[in-house]
Amino acid sequence: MKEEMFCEGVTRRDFMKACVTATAMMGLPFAMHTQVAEAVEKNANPAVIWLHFQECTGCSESLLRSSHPTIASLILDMISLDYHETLMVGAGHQAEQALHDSMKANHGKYILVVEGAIPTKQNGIFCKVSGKTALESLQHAAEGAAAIISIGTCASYGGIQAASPNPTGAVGVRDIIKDKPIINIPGCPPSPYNFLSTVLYYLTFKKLPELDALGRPKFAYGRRIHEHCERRPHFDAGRFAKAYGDPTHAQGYCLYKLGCKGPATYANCSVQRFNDVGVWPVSVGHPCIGCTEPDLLFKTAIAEKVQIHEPTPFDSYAPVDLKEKGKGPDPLTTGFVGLAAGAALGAGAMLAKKLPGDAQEGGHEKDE
Ligand code: FSX
Ligand code: SF4
Ligand code: F3S
Repeated sequence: MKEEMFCEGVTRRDFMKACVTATAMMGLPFAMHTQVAEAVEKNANPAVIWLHFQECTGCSESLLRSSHPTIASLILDMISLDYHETLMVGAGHQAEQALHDSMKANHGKYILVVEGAIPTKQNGIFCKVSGKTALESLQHAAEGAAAIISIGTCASYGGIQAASPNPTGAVGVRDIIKDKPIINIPGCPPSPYNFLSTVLYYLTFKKLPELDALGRPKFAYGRRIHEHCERRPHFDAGRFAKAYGDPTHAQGYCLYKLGCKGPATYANCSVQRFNDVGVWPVSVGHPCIGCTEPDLLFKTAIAEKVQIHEPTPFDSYAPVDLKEKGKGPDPLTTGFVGLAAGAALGAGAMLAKKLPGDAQEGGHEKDE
């Protein structure tokens, strides 16, 4: 391992820990973490050009200002960050020169990271850096890139800039560049681990990981957060928080009725979590707003409920939405199905599991 990797407070132990975490996230066998570490050793310092367009810089901020500096240090030590408007010391012509030099010296080999959406209306005049529109800068930098990483939902799908009525015609990188491998790491902002794992995968295997239809690495965005949410037992049991600050909310009940988009959101937040202290939006009481999903973020209201497409496991509780919708069983009527199935199977014990005081404290009998 190169000694210079272990300056700035990153120990070998930190490095190996990150490799183990990233290897697990990529769905690779545990033993492969040594191969990942070796790949970093051999292939470290690929040139990276990082462009900022329409965004809040939260993607860079979340990477750099995390409570623990290891991930940012690791990423910055693993790559040669030749151009990044927020981080670089140089400015003006000096910065432009660095960009030009790196693009020339590493033509065909550098990784282009794009943060932010690209405005397209009126020839893209709404975002200009150094006299060039975002559209021009992207097209120019993409030409010599080996691969492009769109970091954040803005660069992936347009994000908040593309919210209706999308006055600047903001779009994501994939809407403009069609002839380069592009990987989307959505999230507003995304998990730094998803970015780190993608870079490690690329360094290890010299190719992009398998992507889903929306261009996201399947290892990080292959499952819905609802599948691993700690509030899921409450969802299955029909116990829903009814209002912020309400006892049902304080008791950690499921946030579906407050608009949680977890059942329709593909991401690993409920597993990987954030800030090295194990928190994520739902764990601290806020519904998931679907920030990795182009059709949810800024397209649906926070309180709006998503459609549940799959029935939950059988459960002995009554359906929560049956009366509300005034119609027959829908996917949330699993309590109804479960009750029948439970009775048929003689599963009376399940009924006895009902927590004392549920009806008073927001169990769904009270919900109806
Ligand atoms: Fe977008 Fe990144 Fe949201 Fe902000 O810059 S994904 S607005 S958190 O940070 O691009
Ligand atoms: Fe968790 Fe949201 Fe699913 Fe409820 S709806 S179980 S809070 S992800
Ligand atoms: Fe985003 Fe939902 Fe995760 S809002 S951060 S995908 S919990």
